[in-house]
Amino acid sequence: MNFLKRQFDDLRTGKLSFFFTVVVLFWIKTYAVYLAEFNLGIQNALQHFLLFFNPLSSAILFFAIALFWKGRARNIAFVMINLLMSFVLYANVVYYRFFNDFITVPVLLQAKTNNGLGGSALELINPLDILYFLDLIVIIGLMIFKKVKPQERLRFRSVMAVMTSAVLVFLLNLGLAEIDRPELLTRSFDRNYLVKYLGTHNFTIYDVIQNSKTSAKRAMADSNEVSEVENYVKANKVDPNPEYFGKAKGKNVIYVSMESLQTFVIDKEINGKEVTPFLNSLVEKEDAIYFDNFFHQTGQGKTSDAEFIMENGLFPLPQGAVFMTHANNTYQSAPAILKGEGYTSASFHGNYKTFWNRSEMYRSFGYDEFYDATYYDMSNEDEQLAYGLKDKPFFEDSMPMLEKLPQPFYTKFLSLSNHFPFDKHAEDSGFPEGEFGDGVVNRYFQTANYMDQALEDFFNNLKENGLYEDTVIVLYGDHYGISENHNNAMSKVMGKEINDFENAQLQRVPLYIIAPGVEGEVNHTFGGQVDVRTTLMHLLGVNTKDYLSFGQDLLAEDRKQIVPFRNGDVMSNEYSEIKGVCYDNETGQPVEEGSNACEEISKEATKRLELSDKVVYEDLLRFYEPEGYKPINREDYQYINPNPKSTDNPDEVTHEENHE
Ligand code: GP9
Ligand code: MN
Repeated sequence: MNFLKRQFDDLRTGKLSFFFTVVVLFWIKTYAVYLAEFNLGIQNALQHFLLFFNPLSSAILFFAIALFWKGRARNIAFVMINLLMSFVLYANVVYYRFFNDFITVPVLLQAKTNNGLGGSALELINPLDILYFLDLIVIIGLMIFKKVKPQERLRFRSVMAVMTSAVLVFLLNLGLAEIDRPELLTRSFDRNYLVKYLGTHNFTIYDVIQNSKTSAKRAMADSNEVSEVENYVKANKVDPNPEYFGKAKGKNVIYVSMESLQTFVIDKEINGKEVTPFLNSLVEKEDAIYFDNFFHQTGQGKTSDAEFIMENGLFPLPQGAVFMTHANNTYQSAPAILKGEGYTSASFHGNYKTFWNRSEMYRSFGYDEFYDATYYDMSNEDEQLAYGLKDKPFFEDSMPMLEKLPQPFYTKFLSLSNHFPFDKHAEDSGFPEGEFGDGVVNRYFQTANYMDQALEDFFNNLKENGLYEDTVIVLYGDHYGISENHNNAMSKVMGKEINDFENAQLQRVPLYIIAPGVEGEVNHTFGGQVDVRTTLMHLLGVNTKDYLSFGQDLLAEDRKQIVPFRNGDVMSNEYSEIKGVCYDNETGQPVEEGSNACEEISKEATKRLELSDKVVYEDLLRFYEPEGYKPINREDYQYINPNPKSTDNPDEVTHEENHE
């Protein structure tokens, strides 16, 4: 308390008045810069207030450093600190003008190498930008014209009190931000969010902390660490099934991420109408190998986690999105592996490239092209969702771009229509809502039906332009869409109570593999997203024995049917361990007490997750080179659309609260 009292004394005696002038000027200036330069997609009054409020904490904190000095020295310190902070802000402005993104530590570290900005930086600077240094000019002016009273030394404790108040202001800021967006810091969806809620300078602090945590783990690792992983992975490889190996050699690949699609909708009828008639027909007509015991393994990174798992055969992280936190690691991803086989790779998505940090992660994966929302016409309101383009226009507009790709290609389409809160598709789908007393669940059938229609159109187009015959198509549900919050309605949908065991069963997502010359069937093996890469590679005739991945070919005969979930639960063909309880899958009941039925699968799952996390946290693949693999250099990849059809404006793609 003495702390504060002294601080107030200092205030009263005017010792801090110039400090406050400096802080307030910088605060207002920063807010003005936000309004003039950044499109942060402000949705409501609270967000706007936070945008206004967020420069304050870092301004107090940094300018308080000057308070350790007195007199002229303090003034010089104010000028230097202002210069530095204004420079950080202005650098972000210039960077944003080109990249529609904010500067991160890795970007700075790469600044020496070509990051695409190069010579064009000068063109991004405008003489009027001098206004962004106006506060600096004003404080220098005040000093020159002797408007600043001589400043006495402050007690050390008073300075600390000022700094503490900065922390309190920050905590208030964070608290308010968490009301609007829970788990802001751990989930970190998009840099836009962090800047919108916390401001550029707090974002920089956050980014520096994140990066030092990451690099500490990375720095401690050495090349010996990789051998533990290598030994485990190699000892657990199973032979590919000769019946399938190389069956689709040289064919194109199309992945479709079916947003939030869970297996329970397959073959489901609402008012006598099939929800997904097209997907159902793929099974009936034996066009596809359909896996009905296939599970998602995603964590907080949702869609991006699914992408990560499917393309690397690694698990995502227990916390946060690996796309956000480990985008600069070395990976040996599917696009890079297939580059060695002569493939061109591309990802298609009707949302902007900063979302889930894709434009950074894709560089590490070696994606040749990223067709994000700027490649699509985003001007039609009726075709827009909170996250981007509806599926029908998305697939339709993608086709000309797909057709232009050199073959063989490896591509991925990220759909969006069936995304929480599953709205805006009543007319488009013409499908009835469910009647389960829960709007989210009721509408889910509508959006799923619309996606099914979009997929059918997409397949028809592929057949018309002749690509279908030459392409392996993999359709997968990325993660659950209906969370545990809706268990009441889900028990009506499923006709049984949804307890922990049943909830784990609901983590099934559909997987279809359609490969020319491969006969369709329903395959009952228990598997997860981590197994898909190996399965696909084997179909393409690519040997995987040297790659460090935690998946096993879903078509292999003697695979172990163990599916670790990212939350630590584990599923197998016989038993499942859910929240520490071991269940017999057949009865859905816990096994007898004292039974060790789940011991082995649980140990095995933990081992896989631990080793995979080690690979990611310690960036171990940089020490490992699979035989015959040609490493890619992420510096060779950059995703800038020379002729954007739409601007990177998250005002259009509203980043409203769209997760539960
Ligand atoms: C956004 C889209 C949706 O680009 O991938 O992401 P999700 O919320 O499902 O992770
Ligand atoms: Mn998703």
